[in-house]
Amino acid sequence: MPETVLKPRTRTKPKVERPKLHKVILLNDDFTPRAFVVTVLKGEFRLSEDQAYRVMITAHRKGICVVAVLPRDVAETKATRATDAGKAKGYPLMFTTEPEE
Ligand code: TYC
Repeated sequence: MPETVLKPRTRTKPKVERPKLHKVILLNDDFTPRAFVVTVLKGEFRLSEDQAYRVMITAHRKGICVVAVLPRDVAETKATRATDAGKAKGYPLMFTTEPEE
């Protein structure tokens, strides 16, 4: 009779944790031109014209809008670069980040 081959019944715990994702949030203000917000969203977050317009108008109407959900370092870098793009033009345009629930 052939030898019985048993399948191992132990499981190895995955060793890598998923990096925690962070939301990039766009805040409305009364001064930054709409077209400039759209340009920054397209350039920094690779949104299409349509997506960028929708994000901008949502922030304009509701006060804030989630732009992207990204690994923490990428989210922070992009939020800083996008905020700095406004600052360079003298606009109070503001992007923040927060951990995703
Ligand atoms: N509220 C600005 C205006 O009326 C446009 C704007 C939209 C600014 C979204 C910031 O996150 C923003 N010119």
